[in-house]
Amino acid sequence: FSSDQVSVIFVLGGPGSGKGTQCANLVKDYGFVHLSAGDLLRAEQNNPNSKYGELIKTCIKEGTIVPQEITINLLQQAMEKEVTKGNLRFLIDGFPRKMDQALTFENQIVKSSLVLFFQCPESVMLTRLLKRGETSGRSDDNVESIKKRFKTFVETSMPVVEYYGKQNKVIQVNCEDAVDKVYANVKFALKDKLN
Ligand code: UP5
Ligand code: MG
Repeated sequence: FSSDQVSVIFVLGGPGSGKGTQCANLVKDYGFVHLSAGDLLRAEQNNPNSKYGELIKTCIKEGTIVPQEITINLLQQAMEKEVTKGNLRFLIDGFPRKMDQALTFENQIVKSSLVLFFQCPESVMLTRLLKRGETSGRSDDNVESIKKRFKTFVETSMPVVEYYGKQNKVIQVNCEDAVDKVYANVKFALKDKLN
């Protein structure tokens, strides 16, 4: 895609920081297309025709990163489908979470315009995820997997945020507060960029 045509905002933040929740708000008000890499991987995991089902399942449970080719392919397909329909503004949630993904995506698919980064203490994220785990059915919403997800986030995903920080592309939003308050902060942070 050409970045004149297609715009991409990466939405990053720790597990349970509220990426999905706030993306849903932005979709409602601003008509972005929201693509969650995690959701695409979970759908692929449940696709009986996929040869990656087992691999994805293991990575998600262990909180490790699925090989980039798989995730980028799923994102590209989903984007192509939307672009055909004339939808050109994307929020890509939970991706890139490893440096190789960031570099490949921007070289091969399209450059991101900015990064929305949700800052949240682990204790808050842990409480949210355990609560969600009571009903979510997600295989990684349990203490053991959550701890692994936190570790991967700090060691593997934060370097991506720092990389974009050096390019002055990161807009950081604190998301400890209630959903509505966080959303107000998101809108404020993005105010010159939304229309
Ligand atoms: N909640 C949200 N905001 C709240 C607020 N302000 N106050 C109180 N509660 C709030 O929110 C989580 C929970 O908190 C919900 O119950 C919500 O109601 C509540 P959500 O909006 O879902 O947060 P989010 O940041 O989206 O959390 P999620 O669990 O989806 O984050 P992860 O980054 O861990 O999960 P993701 O689906 O992106 O990835 C899962 C796995 O897929 C990864 O661990 C990895 O194994 C794999 N993956 C890859 O390998 N590669 C990728 O590129 C992407 C994923
Ligand atoms: Mg999510």
